[in-house]
Amino acid sequence: MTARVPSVSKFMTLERHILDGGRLHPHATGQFSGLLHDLALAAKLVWREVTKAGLVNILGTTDRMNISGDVVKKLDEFADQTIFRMMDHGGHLCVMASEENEDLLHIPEDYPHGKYVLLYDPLDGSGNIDANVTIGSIFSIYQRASVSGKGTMEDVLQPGIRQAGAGYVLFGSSMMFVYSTGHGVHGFTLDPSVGEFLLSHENIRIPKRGRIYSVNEGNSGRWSPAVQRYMQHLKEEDPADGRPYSQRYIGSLVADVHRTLLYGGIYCYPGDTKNPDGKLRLVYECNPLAYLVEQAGGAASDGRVRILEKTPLTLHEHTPIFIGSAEDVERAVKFLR
Ligand code: FBP
Repeated sequence: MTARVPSVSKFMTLERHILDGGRLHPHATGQFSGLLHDLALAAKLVWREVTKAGLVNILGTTDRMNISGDVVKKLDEFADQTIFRMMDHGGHLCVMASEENEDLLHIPEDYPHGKYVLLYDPLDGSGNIDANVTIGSIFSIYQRASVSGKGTMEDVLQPGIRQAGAGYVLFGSSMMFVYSTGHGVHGFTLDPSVGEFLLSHENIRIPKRGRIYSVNEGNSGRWSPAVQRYMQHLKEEDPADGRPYSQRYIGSLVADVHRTLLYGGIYCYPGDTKNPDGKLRLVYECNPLAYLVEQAGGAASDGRVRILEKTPLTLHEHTPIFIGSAEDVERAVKFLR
């Protein structure tokens, strides 16, 4: 299956696209554009280390474990600190939170507080880092809910529907920056020769229905009968209904969702007897990707409710997720209800 991959239609840099986006909001203060600009620069700094991985001592693990019990990889830690240090002094943010840190990440006292909140997964797909498989970073942006000064839990535990923007960075055969601020989903590819992100995927629209499903089948023995019935349904012979589907699973959420956005189909990380709420984090992974996929015309559910309508109760809570083409998610939910 080949996606409709537009070539660089016009030399639109990410910088210019962000500024044009800002002009859509007459009362904009420039904080949002500044925030996105700094995020793009942080991504380039992480990319520089990712491309050197294997040559310098950045592969392998630290002796630290994150709150989800994952051993923190060196590149994870580097990405986490680079994004924090890049974002803490621009005056755009009142607070941050990262998948790699148990608590809120406050803006250092000597820097100004802004009106935005940043949540990020510094390096998604960390299990694939040492195998040189595509990994990425995921980010989610909100306007603050609290009034002023230091940000609070109230600012970070907002339902995904309130996001002001979201995106991901893909560290693959090329580096991409894919984001939305509520005006469609746009993808930019880094041209290393000029160090600029150039618009390569304008206004991405996910196909209404796909022919690919993406799930870790290794967990199938722990799935509920309803999930097993749904996955079996996708594998049954019914050419008139476009089945059986093909199976693809990279094991890096950001890469599996990027493919799903371009080719259509569905990515699933169901709950199971070992992890009733699945493995993926609501605020760092599922909310931003659900925002993007919905902006591209798709859907995202936990099997019962729309991901974006869930109100997070804790920073690191997990949720089952079924995300992708609208008709595919609708069918999955029908099987699960
Ligand atoms: P992190 O790498 O950010 O911890 O994310 C979790 C993740 O690696 C996803 O990228 C991926 O989709 C999933 O876990 C793979 O899990 P599993 O190995 O259980 O299929």
